[in-house]
Amino acid sequence: SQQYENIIVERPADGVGQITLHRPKALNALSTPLFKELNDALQNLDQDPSVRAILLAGSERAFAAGADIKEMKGLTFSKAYSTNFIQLWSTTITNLNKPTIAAVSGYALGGGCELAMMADILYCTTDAKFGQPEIKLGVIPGAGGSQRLTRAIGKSKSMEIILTGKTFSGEDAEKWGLAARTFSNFEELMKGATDTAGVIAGYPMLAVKAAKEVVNQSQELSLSEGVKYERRVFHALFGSKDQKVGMDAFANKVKDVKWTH
Ligand code: CO8
Repeated sequence: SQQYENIIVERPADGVGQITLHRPKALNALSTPLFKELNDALQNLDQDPSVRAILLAGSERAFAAGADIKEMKGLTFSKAYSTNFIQLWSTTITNLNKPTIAAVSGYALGGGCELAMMADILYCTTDAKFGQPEIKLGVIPGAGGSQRLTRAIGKSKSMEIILTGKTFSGEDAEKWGLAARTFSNFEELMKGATDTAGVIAGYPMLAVKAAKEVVNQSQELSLSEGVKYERRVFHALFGSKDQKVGMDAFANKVKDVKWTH
């Protein structure tokens, strides 16, 4: 982690890798150098066999205040189109094998909100400030915000948020189903997120990977295709060692299951 300038990588608990966005002077604005480091660290954690869940956090004041506006302001259409600007940013995080939890405190605006929504589970403080304020800059969300927010909270609320650029609270995010849980302050948030990541990291890796995969498929497939997909993956887990370990442990009333992972 020492080679990074914009992020910090830590191991807060057994099996848990944590990446903290750390560009405090710019409220963690998502610059190209930051994203390169983030993608590199995500890939390393995803490939590290000792990591089984990934936590993505910011500071108490800001998860991330968006794409770096100062970097983006001179961008032209031809440059954006020819480099497929932003596409690369979301490819890594949405294709990880291991579950990701975003822990949001303070601002999660624009690309920051989009990044948080790319995680598998979103936790936040009650007073976190989410929003897609791109309209105020003469653009629109560009990293999936209009799609992921709408799938999470529905069309009317999403339209209102994206067309007005106004923020919504962590409390709203939970009420609307965007966030899984809220916490009263930053410390509680980080504790709760680490605990959940630790619980997930304690389960058999193949089952965790399969569970993440089938839930994600629900966002892409029709119900009948999704149910069939789930059943096939369910069948496949009977080829794993940990299915035998887990079910034998239950049948023999073993409390402390030793997973093979
Ligand atoms: N980009 C660059 N610098 C930023 C950004 C940003 N998004 N946000 C804050 N900063 C910088 C400020 O310029 C300031 O720097 P300096 O001290 O050098 O002037 C420093 O961070 C502190 O910010 P403020 O002084 O503004 O702090 P305040 O507490 O007064 O205000 C706000 C905090 C309300 C968060 C305010 O900074 C703000 O409105 N920021 C911009 C929010 C925004 O519009 N975000 C959306 C950006 S567009 C976008 O994200 C497009 C998405 C495309 C996809 C991205 C893929 C992941």
